[in-house]
Amino acid sequence: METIDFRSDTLTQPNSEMREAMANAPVGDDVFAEDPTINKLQEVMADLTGKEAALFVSSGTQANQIAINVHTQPGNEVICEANAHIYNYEAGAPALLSGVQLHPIKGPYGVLDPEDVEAAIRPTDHHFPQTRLIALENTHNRWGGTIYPLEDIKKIRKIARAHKLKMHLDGARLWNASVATGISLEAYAKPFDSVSLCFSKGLGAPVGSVVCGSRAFIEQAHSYRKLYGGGMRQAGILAAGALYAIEHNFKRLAEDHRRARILAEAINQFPGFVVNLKTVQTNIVIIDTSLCRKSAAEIVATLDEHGIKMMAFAPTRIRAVTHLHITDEQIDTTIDIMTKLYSVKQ
Ligand code: TLP
Repeated sequence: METIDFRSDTLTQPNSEMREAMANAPVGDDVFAEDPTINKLQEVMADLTGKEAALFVSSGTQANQIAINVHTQPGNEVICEANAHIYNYEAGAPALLSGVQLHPIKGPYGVLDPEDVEAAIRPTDHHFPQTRLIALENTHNRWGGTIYPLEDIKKIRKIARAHKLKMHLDGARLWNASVATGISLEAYAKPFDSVSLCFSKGLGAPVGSVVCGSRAFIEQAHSYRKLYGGGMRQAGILAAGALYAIEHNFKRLAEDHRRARILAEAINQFPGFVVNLKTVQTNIVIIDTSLCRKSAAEIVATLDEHGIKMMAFAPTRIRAVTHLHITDEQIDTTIDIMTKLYSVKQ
């Protein structure tokens, strides 16, 4: 039986050309900044995001946590959206690694109301933690791959500037936002002091992320990468996969978005299955199963028996992500199987 795996866009396997590019990459000791392939990738990324410099790191989590540490002092507060990855899925790292607390604010579709942001900034008073950083996410994973509108980002930038706060963007899937809207990575990154992007999600590289910012920011980021055990020596082998991914797999993300839409619209027809189609803006489909008699975990287990893998994201929420390995035929097969299983009320 064929397996169709929608659990994440992190699951992709490098193809033979990517493996060949990796095998042939010139390498050096990157802790000494002497790996030519990593240096090239960092230049490409600084250029693409319009920042002075970039640093290759092992993961999106490491990129975000390095940025938080550079921008803050222990005891500071970081404003983020309540469903943000840094708040929900980074193992409490901001508290442990940077000694900061997060101040989560609810924002529909992952988009914060500028007034709520302003209200959350702490007054200068010795009782309060000092607000230091605003961290946004684009696209927003837990909200279903939603795109953060640039105009809203600019409004928050204004507030940040007025209060002398730094801005960080978790742009693990900024590639998707850029392809979906036609807005460049650079334009999206401009309002931020730092931005992280992942190569190992929709782009399909096996390992690696990057954090971009000013030269001074990256100098400090370099120290934290070492401190976190992230100095990887001849990691140009990995950077070569990332360079291949940017060249070959960036623009094709539109196909993933198209397939996610088809899947979402079909699933939304099944009784008890609700997909808020407004959230299906890129490659993530969140299925609300609260009207089904079965839990998300039970539905995921049944789908698994039929060769379809999805993720129970919450007791009544399932996530399906389209990516490099999901074909039009697989979307059709998935819809056929789900139609047989779920076109009558559960
Ligand atoms: N997201 C993973 C899981 O952790 C949920 C996934 O399968 O989607 N920022 C965002 C917005 C992310 O979605 C992720 C990974 C990260 C950061 C962390 O990246 P890694 O896994 O490389 O540390």
